[in-house]
Amino acid sequence: MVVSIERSSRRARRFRGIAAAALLACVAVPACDDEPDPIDPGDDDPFVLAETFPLDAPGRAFAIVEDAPPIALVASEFHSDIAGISLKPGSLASLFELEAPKGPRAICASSRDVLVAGTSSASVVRYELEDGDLVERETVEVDGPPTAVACADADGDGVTDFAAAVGFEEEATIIPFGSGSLAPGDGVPFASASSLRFADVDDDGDLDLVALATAQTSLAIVVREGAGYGESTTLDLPCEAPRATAAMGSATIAVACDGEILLVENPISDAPTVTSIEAQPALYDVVADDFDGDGNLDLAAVGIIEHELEVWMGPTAQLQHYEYPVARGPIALAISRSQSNEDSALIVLSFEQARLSVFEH
Ligand SMILES: [Ca+2]
Ligand SMILES: [Ca+2]
Ligand SMILES: [Ca+2]
Repeated sequence: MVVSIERSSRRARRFRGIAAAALLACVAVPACDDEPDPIDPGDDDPFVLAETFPLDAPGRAFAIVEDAPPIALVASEFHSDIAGISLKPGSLASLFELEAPKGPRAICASSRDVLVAGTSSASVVRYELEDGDLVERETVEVDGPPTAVACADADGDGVTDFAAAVGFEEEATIIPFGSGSLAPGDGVPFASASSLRFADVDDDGDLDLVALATAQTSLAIVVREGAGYGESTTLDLPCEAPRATAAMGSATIAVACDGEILLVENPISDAPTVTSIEAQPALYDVVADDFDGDGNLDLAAVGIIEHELEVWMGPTAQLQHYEYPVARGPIALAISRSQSNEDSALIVLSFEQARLSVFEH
C-alpha cells in the first residue's frame, strides 16, 4: 500500500541545496580546527556546551549505552573500528577501541546490547557490554550490504530485539531478527534504507519498524503483529533529502529533511497528517524526547551546512527554538539521560572535525 500525504502547513525555507561533498571537503583544511565560538547561554537556554572530545578518526555513526557513566560508541567506517568513550561528566575519556566488521556504517544500542552493520563485509555483528568492554557475541552474514540497524525491546519482555536494512535498490529488504539473537525472520522488501528505527506507529504498545529511503523520499512502516511483522506500508514524503527519523511519542514520526523537520502523525492511517517545522538546511539527524522532564515532547536536529544543533522545546503547538554552533560536519545526534529524567544530555558527532560535543541540560 502506498499512501500520499498532504502537509498541514508550509513554511519558507531559508536555504536550499544539499552539499554531501561538503562533508568531506574540509578534512585537510587548517581552518577546520577552529572550535565553534563559545556559547553565552541566555537565562532561558535549555542546554549548554559542557565539553568536546577529539576522536582519533572521523566517526560515521554512534550510539549511547546507558551504563554508569554512559558510554558513546563511535563507528569509524574508514578505519573499521569502534571507539568506546566514557561520557562521565567533566572527564570524557577513551575506554577502548576495537576492530569492527568492515565498513561499519550503522550502530545501535539498547540496554547493554549493541548491533553493528558491517557494510563492506555484508555482515551484522551483535555485541554486549560486559564490565565496561564490548564483547562480540554473534555474527551473521546477510544477502547484501547492511545500511541501517535498529535495536529496542519491541515487545516489552526485557529482551532486546534487532533488525537490519540490507541491500540496495530492488534487492533491498528489512530483516527483523529473532528476540535476543540474530536468527533472521522473513525479509520485507523496501528500497535501500538509510535509517531504521523501532517506533510504536499504531499506538498499541509494541514497537513497529520504520525505515527511511533517502533517494526515494519515502518511509516504509512494518507493523508488529503478535510475535512477527505484517506487510509494509510505504509513504511518499513531501520534503527533500530526508536523512533520519525519530519516534515522537506514539503514532508520530519526526523526519529530518533539507530545511525542515516533518512531523508525520498517524502514519499508517488512511489520512496521515504532516506538519513542517522550519529548520537549517541539510539536516542529518533528529532526536525526539522529553528532554527536560516537563511532560512535553521536545526535538533536536543537526545540519551539515550551518553546523548547528537546533533544539525545539515543547509543547508542540508552541515550540521554543534554540540554536547552538557545533564542530564542523555534525552528522549524528543522540540523547543520554542516564543522570535523571530532568538532566538529559544531547551528544553530537561531528565528522569533519572528528569530535563529540556534549550539551548538558
Ligand atoms: Ca523483546
Ligand atoms: Ca505498535
Ligand atoms: Ca519537554
